Amino acid sequence: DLYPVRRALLSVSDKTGLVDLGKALAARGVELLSTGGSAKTLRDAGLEVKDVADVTGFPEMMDGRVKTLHPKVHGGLLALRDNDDHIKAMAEHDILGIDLLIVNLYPFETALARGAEYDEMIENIDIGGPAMIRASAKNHGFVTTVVDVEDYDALLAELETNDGQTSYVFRQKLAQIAYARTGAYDAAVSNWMADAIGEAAPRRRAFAGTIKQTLRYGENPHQSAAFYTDGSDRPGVATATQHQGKELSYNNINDTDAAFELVAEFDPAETPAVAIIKHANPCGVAKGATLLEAYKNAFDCDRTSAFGGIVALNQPLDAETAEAIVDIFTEVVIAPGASDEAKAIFAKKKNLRLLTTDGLPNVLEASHTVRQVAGGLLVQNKDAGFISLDDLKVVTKLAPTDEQLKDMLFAWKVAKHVKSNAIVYVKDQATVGVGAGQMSRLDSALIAAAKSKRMADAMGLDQPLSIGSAVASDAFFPFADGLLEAAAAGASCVIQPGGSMRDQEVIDAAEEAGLAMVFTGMRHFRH
Ligand code: 93A
Repeated sequence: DLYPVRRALLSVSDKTGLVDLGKALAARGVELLSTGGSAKTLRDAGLEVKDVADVTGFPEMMDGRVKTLHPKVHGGLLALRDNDDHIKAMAEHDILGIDLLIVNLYPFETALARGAEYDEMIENIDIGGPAMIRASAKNHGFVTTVVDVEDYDALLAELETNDGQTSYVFRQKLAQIAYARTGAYDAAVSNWMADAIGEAAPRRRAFAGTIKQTLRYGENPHQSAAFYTDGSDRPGVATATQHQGKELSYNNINDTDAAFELVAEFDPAETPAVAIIKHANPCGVAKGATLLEAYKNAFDCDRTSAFGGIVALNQPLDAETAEAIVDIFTEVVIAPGASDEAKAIFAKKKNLRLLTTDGLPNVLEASHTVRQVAGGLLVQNKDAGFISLDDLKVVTKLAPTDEQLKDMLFAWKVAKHVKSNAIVYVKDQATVGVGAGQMSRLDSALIAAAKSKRMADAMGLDQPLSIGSAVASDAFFPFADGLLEAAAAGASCVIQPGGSMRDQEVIDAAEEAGLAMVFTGMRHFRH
């Protein structure tokens, strides 16, 4: 299954390592064919190169749109070397076999990241490159395909080991990588177009990413993992700049995403806001007159859990907030920017990771989420559900005050980002108890209240912070019990979707407990 490499076609946008590779191949007696810019680079380095235009008999034309799209090229890549008909066709049409293809594509993803205009993006869609890669990879029984500069060394090592030949296993492995590349490339093109025309339907989207980083391990050390980007330039953990600290882990990335998406719910033009996340759930979220105040209030919700947490800010990190954050062990901080003083303060904590972005994620933007199940992918529109004051329906005789309405809406926004069943107590624009991920709503209410009480004890307060709070439930109360628990914890008003068969029973219970209650008509399950 060894096959000799006698002729190679090199056509690369990224010229890194090209000359060294060309030299090494030439030294093995490999004939080099190449396209315009690549040929020039090789020739300038003193190598003997044949132009593809001389092979095809056609010049490169139409601004390079047509250079390798020709039977002399594709026949040379696709011909089965052990098939008499194919061999006959090669002889008849003067087609020479190409045994090695070195291609890297027009830098579409780089142009995307740069925010290039539509026309420039169009010109960055490579046609001839993917066509050759797909042809050559299909014919991996004979042809070797290299699409990544990082694989040049492995190729040369393979040729060295096998005396100028490559093994079937090696070619097969590279073919698989080649299709991953063309698949991801077309997915990036399609997703860019989908964004350009506002196509949000999940079934119209392509799913493939470009590898950003190989991770040390996955959720646990015995799981291997990698981080892929989908090519979008949205502000978020995938496009953030890391200024310091260890490499992000799988769990860090997941938690940082949860933190940043949550804090982005709060308009930075209105007030500073801070979210502290553990295990993808918030252990404290607050607004404040300053970032520092917001951080302190978020921290006070659950000081115990905040240890080793992920902190997200909706405004650039300033020095005084940085000082407060370094007081306790924190894994990651993400913010839309950071002052030089803040960076200097963080620099003393070597392991603390600081990520900055150009802005906040747009929580209302139509996009999608993907989750894998055995044998398939579950795709849905991202939860961009948004409730404003006008959407609320007061269902109790007691109407909420303006202050209560503000806290209820705050609690509702947080509840959207808490794993179901979610119960969130909020007082004065800060969470004071979060119950997450329980299989019963009643348990979530109990846990949130218990945490609130524990924090009050730890802080030496004479009553739990949940007294007089607003409580949000991400889905309706199926029974009155969860609501009664919230009342027992001291909540004074409730925001929930409504829509239960037993709504009346729940409304009656609220009336009896002296609570004001509003329905949103929308739920925020998050599983
Ligand atoms: O515009 S293309 O899609 N038309 C082609 O026929 C073609 N053949 C190779 N682009 C084409 N290529 C791409 O040109 C390669 O994928 C590579 O990225 C680039 C190398 O061009 P040069 O050698 O002129 O720098």
